[in-house]
Parts: sequence; C-alpha cells; structure tokens
Amino acid sequence: MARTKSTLSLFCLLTCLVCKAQEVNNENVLWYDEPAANWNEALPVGNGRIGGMIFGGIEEERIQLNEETVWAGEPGNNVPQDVYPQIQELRKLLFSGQNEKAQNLANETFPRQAPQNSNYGMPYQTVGEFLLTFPDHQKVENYRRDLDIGNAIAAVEYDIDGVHFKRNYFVSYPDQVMVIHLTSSQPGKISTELNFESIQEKHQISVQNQMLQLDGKSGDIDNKSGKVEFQSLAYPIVVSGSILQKEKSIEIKDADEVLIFLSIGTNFKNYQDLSNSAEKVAVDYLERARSKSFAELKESHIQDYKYLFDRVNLKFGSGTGSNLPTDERLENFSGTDDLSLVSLYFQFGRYLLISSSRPGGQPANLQGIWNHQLTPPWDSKYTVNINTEMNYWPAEVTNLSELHEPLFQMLKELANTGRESAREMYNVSGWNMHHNTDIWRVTGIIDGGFYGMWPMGGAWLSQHLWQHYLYTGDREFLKEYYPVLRSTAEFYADVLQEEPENQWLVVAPSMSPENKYQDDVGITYGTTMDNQLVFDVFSNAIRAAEELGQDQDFSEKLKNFRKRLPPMQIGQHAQLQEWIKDWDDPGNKHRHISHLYGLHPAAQISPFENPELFSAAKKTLEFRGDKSTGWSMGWKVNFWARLLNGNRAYDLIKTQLTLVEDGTEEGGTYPNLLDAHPPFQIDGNFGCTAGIAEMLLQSHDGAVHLLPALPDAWKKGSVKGIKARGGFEVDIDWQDNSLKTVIIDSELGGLLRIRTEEVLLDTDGNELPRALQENSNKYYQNPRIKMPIISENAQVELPELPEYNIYDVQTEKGKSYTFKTK
Ligand code: FUC
Repeated sequence: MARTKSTLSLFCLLTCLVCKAQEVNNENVLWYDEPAANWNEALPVGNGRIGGMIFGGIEEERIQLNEETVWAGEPGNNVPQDVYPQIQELRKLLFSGQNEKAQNLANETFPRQAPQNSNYGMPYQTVGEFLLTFPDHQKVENYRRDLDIGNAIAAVEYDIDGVHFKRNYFVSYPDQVMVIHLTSSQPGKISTELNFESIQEKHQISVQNQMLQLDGKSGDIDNKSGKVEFQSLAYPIVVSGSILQKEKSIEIKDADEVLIFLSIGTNFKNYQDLSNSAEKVAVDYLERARSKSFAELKESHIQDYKYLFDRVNLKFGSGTGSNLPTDERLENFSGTDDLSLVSLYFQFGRYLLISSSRPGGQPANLQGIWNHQLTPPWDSKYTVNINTEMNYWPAEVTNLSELHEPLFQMLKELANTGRESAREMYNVSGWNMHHNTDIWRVTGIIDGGFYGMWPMGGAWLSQHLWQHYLYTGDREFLKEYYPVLRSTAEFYADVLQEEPENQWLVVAPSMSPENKYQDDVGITYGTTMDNQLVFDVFSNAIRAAEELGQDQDFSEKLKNFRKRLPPMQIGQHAQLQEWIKDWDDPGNKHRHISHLYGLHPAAQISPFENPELFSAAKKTLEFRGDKSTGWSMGWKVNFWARLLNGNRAYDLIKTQLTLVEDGTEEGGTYPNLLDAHPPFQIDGNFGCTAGIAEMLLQSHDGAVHLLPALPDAWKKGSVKGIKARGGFEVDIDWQDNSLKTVIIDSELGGLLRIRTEEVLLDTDGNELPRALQENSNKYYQNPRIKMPIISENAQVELPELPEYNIYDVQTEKGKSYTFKTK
C-alpha cells in the first residue's frame, strides 16, 4: 500500500514537472529538432563577459567562445594630425556651394583605406571553440536542443538505444564561468573527448593538472600590434568513470555524470592598460567556481538572471503554433496568429541584453558579444551613427536600467580620448567622436571621408545619459556624468559655424549618416539630424545644470546658441527635409532615416505640439518604404509606434520576423532569432524589442501614454513591469483592443499625467481628474523647438488623431495606483 502511494506521489510529481516544463516551453523557450547547421542556427549564451554559441551537434558538440575584451590591437587613438586647415577649407567650399569639390577634398584628406600610420578601428575577435566529441553517438532519437530564456540555460538531449543523454549549458554572471553538465539516464554511459580549437594566428593548446588550456593573443591590424592575451581553461569533474590527459585533449570514459567548468581570462584592465594576468584571472574564477556544486552554481545563476529577466512580462491573449520548433514558427509567422512568437522575440531581446551587457564590462557591440571571426563584418565594433544607440533602446523602457552602465562608462572614456579629436581636428575644446569606435575608444575618422566625416557620435551617444536620468531621476548619476554632458555641449558651442544664407549656426563639415543627395556626394552642413542632435545636446546640458544648480553662465550661452540653430523644414514633397536645402529624393530608399531622429528616439516631433512636422515625418517614412536591413526595420517599428500607428508598426515586425537562411541577402531573422542585417547584427533585435515596448507605452511627449499604438491583431493581452520616464513602473491589461486595467507604481512621486483613449476610473469608480495645468512632469516635458519652415509647394495634411483623455494624478513616492476603464 505504502509503495503504491509513493509511486503515485512520484507520478504526480513527474506530471507536475511535465506541466511546468510545458508551461515554460510555450512562453520562453527557443527549440529545434536538429543540430545547428551553421553559426546562424547556433544558440547564444552569455554573462556579459563570456559568450558561447552552442551548436548542439551529436557526434561533435561545438561551442564557439568569446570574451568581450579580446579585440585586435592595443591602446591608442587614431586621430588624424594636421587636418585643421583642410577642415577650414571644407567649410569654405561648402559655404560657397562647391560641394563636389568638398567631397573630393574630404576623400583625399581621409582616404577609404586606413593610412599607414593610423587605423580605422580594431576588430572584436573570437577566442576559439570548445569541442566535445561523442564517437559512439550516431543513431539518435527524440533529438531536441533548446534555449530557455526564462532561466538562461541551453540544453541538448536525445536517446540512444533507450538511454537518455542530456547536456546543459549556462554562463554564470555571479561565478564568471561557463558550466557544462552532461548526464545520462544510465550509469557509466558518458564517454567524450574535450578539445580546443582556435583560428587566432597566435595560440597554443596544452594539458596540465587535468586542465585543457588554450592560450592566445589577439591580432595585428593596420598600425597596431595585437596585445590582448587570453587564456581559456576547461576543467572536467566526473562521477565515476576515468579521465585521461592527452597531449592536447582530455578523454573521459564511462562516466555517470560530467561537470565541466570553462573559464576565460585576459590581460585587459581598461582601454589604456593591459597589465592584468590572463592566467590569474582564468585560474581565480575557475578555482572559485569549482569549490561549488552544480546545484549551487545553477541556483545562483538562475537567481541572478531572473532578478533582471522577471521584471517584465508580455502576454498576448491568443496565439497558436507554439508547439512547433522555433525556426518553423518563424517560417510560418506571417500566415498565422502566433503572437507568442512576438512576445518570445521581445523577451529574447531582453535576454540578449542581460547576456551581453553587465555593469563593469564592455557595452554590447555590433554582435553583442557573439562573433566567430577575426575580421567580422564592420569589425563587430561600435558604429555610433545608429547601431550602438539602438542596442540600448530597450535598456530603460524594458526595466533593465542597470545594464545601461557599460555604455555610460564607455562615454566617460570617450569624453577623455575625444578631447584629442576635438582639439587636433577642429581646434576647439570639449570632446567629440565620429561614426565609430572600438575597445580602445578611438575617436578619429573611420572608413574615410564619405562615411566618416560626421563629428556627431558623441552628440547622439550622450543622449543616453540624459534619458537614464529621465527614467530614474537619479541625481547622483547626473552629478557623476554632468561633466560628460557639459563637455559634449562645449564642443558644439565651439565648433558651430555661421552659414552665409540665414546666419544659422551649423555643424560643418558633416553629413546625414551614410546618405547622399547627389551621386557620390553626401558632405554638407547643417543637416536636419545634426541640428536636432545639437538642440538636444544643448538642452540636456542646460537642464542638467539647472537640476544641479550650477553653470548658469554657460547655460545662458547655450540658450542663445540654441535659438540660432536652423529650424526643421518641410520640403516640396511634404516630407521632412533631410538636408538644409530641399534636395530629398522621394525615391530614395536608404536604410538610414537620420532626420527622423527627431521623431525617435528624440522627442522633437509631436502630433500635439507640431502636427505639421508629424505629418512630414510620416511622409518621409512612407517614401522610404518598409523592407530594409534588419536594424532599419527595427527603427521603423519605433517610428510607426511614435506615429501612433500600431498596424504599420506590426507590419514592420512581421517583415522583420521573416526567416532568413544563411547566405540570404535580405534583412530579417535567422533561425536562432538573431537579427539578419544581413549578416548577423544584434541591433535589429534590440531595436525591435524597444519598438514593441514603444507600441504599448510611451512617455516622451508630455504624458505617460497608455497603449499608444496597439495593432488590431493584438486584441487581448497584458504587459507588466515596463517603465515610463519619471520613475513609473506600469502594468497594463487590455481586451477587445482597448485598455482595461492599469497599475502604476510611482518610484519618485510627483505628478503623473496619463494620456489614453479610454475613460479612466479610480478604485472607487470615480473618473480621474482631468489635466488642467500646463506643466506636467519635468521628466517627460520637452523644451520647445522652433516653428518649422514649410515649402510653398508642400501640401501638408494634418494628422487625424483619436480623442484622448488626459488625466493628472498626484503620486506619492513608493505608492501603487490602480485604474480601470469605464
Ligand atoms: C552602418 C550601417 C550599415 C551597418 C553598419 C554596421 O554603417 O549603415 O548598414 O549597419 O553600420
């Protein structure tokens, strides 16, 4: 009797576990029924510093390894010397309308190939690969590999002759190692050989003290020698069975269970200093980790990860198809209502940020931390004319604010190295950078005069400092980073030139990132994006100084300069002008839509404040079309969300969620859900994740706007834990395409202004007080921009907006507010 009972309860336990597993499966798991055939099918794991791509091979498991500081080259900037006379000459040529000549001079001064005595930035490089071979594993059944992004654990499992084999993988942030755990359903069944491989020119593999060791050094490029040393250690522990050390591999035989610790260290201390010992770092982390049990390691990993991941939950009320492998779901997506793929993709973006950007480390680069090459596309560095910024768009709104820190630290460092480019190239104070940087924080021109002549990288990147403040109200942070904001403003206050026609103050020479207005000519002055950026740089410095009660004189100077910036202009096609002159070609489909920076991520184009500009931005976006590179589509999701058009935003998500196989030339998504530019570039993932949040909640334009761009297809759902500026955390439930309940936690107190299409009631059933006062909350109130200039030929149709209700609620710090709709 007793026996039956215990069998029964065991049965219950098992069924419950199965239920639980299925529940997880539906929500937060990517899974596949075949091993990865190429890198774009492998699954990424990481702890911000160490990254792995897991292929899930059967006879041979391959884990491609990265460590975030393994970059080619060595410390040092790349600022071109003695070019100030040419910068002056470029100004003269541009102000006298000799634009072609100016482009030629820029191309000659800054050639397409890096000059011999300098460089165009260093590539981020792979460490190598860790291989596990299972010679007897050939005919397998029930194969499955997955990535559970709810716990940040990858797994591979299958059966051979009735024996179930399972491998688990995770990279622990608290313990700073990758953990690989091999189990089987019968004892003595695990035999495997462990190997390292590397494509790094300088590397060696050895074995000692039961440890497989890969030592290497990063590559030499241009005028730089590769000086990053790395060491990777693999240390196995077995339960029964045997371990045999070979010359360059370790063989394990007949074990019940195997636990492998994979540790990586480098000599990188900071962007100026390579005096750490790679060996000491690798050994120290390994020793600390191996004193713990698998259960302990796993528990602290999950706890650490979930602390970040579980803050936000997104659910759609309907959705089928979730029992299929992820690549099939992706392939079928546009023909189904598999909305849970949208929430999976959204959460995958958050997973990627947690796994590639941790405080104290490097910011996520073009590929996050995952790269299998020595010279990856665009060096997998930091392109700052959109891509690096896009990586961090989800940080605040999806409640991962602390993961923004590596970007802030990079800004501090750039504000130091960038003094040289400001001084040497432009003869001014403050700091600046151009359209790219790398781990050494270079700030000079990259990729030559056509792509690189854009002195605005710091203007855009530094917006993230101010935005972090708007979300968190963290005054200590603002104090710490005010010098960066100030020094950014100093550069532009000094560098602006008065253009001859309207006496506006403009950046010259510059460009509208990577676009051109005539064959091979893009160089110009006073582009719309530049003007918007400088407006924000000045406004941020002014507001920060006000908050901190300092620098009044400097603020006055900036206010005066701000008045003299060019206004936005609406051109002959009713479009927002990209250039200072009406040169836009409505047929231009360029991936960069830089002049819409003012619409997103900035807050200068508002349907309420300046509806003409809002319509012109829409026109521009219609001209540019939908299909483009991955990141460009990610940006367009945000644009359409800001244009309050949920259906168009969702169309873009569908376009982005188009399955792209290895080698395809179109933008979309790879089977592993990583973004295809193509090739792989992580910004598209982050951009789309931020865009989905932006469809559900906005807080940039005078109010906390609930469900501003809900598509018709998202009939029912809920989002919990997303953030609004002003320190508000928001949970929203909606049904029949309209808001039902909202719960708002106020972390800072202060006035909460809500914009919504529905009538909102408090818990007593009374309608909330309608907004009266002009000024709402400083965290989402914006400085006024100048009235636009509108071309006589432009036929601007004003936007038709829904009737919004605007409510004002005085909140107290730490309190939670629940409202329902009528
Ligand atoms: C910019 C873009 C490209 C690519 C590169 C990394 O130059 O124009 O499309 O994303 O960055």
